[in-house]
Amino acid sequence: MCDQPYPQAVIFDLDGVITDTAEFHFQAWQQLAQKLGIEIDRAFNEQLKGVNRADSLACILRHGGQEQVWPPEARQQFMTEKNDLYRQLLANLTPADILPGILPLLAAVRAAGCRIGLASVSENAPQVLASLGLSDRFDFCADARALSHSKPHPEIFLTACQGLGVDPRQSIGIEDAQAGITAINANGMYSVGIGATLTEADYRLNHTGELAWPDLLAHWQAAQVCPDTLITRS
Ligand code: B16
Ligand code: MG
Repeated sequence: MCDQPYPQAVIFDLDGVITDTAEFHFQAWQQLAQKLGIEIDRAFNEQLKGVNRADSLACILRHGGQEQVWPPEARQQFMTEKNDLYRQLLANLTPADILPGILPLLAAVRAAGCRIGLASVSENAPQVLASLGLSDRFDFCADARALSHSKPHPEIFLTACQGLGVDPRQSIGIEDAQAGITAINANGMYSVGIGATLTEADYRLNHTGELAWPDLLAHWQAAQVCPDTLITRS
């Protein structure tokens, strides 16, 4: 029997995991879409979670049959309008908006000696973390502006692992978006999904209030292969 290992890092998504800004993104996109005569609802919005601004707009225009209608300058203007609406909604964000279970989890991960990272494709992530009073709780935050690909591409979680100096196969990623689960799994990380409809997460919970470090650690450890015996823990 080998010693129970610990993960090297836990890497968090932001929107929908640390705080419910996913709802603000939806409201801002819905307002813009309405202006263009396109109806979107919360079910449609699931596709936009974890998807960057330009790809989200493309998805909405495709949904409304307007994919070929707007030139790049108009698209840029739409993205600016959406971001202005989103930032207005962000103005009232405070530490009270941190989702249940997140502060105790951050404290427990830190106490366990694991590194803490952020993998958000939002260019507003630094402002959101500052408004929540969490900027100094992360050892490394991937820079959304420096990415070539949005989730479900693995790039952002790999970038976070590299920035933290950890092995993805020894790290946990926590996500509320199906695209994010795909990105985590593609790196060989252990995926934790927050949400009833997510598939293919190694460990899935309905909401962040169910996140508890002892449970998470036990599930992660159970999924590890003991190197000296090559027996999967149960
Ligand atoms: P911004 P995450 C993502 O953040 C959101 O889920 C997605 O809905 C949004 O379009 C994207 O950030 C870009 O955000 O417009 O602020 O740059 O879930 O990766 O934390
Ligand atoms: Mg998210």
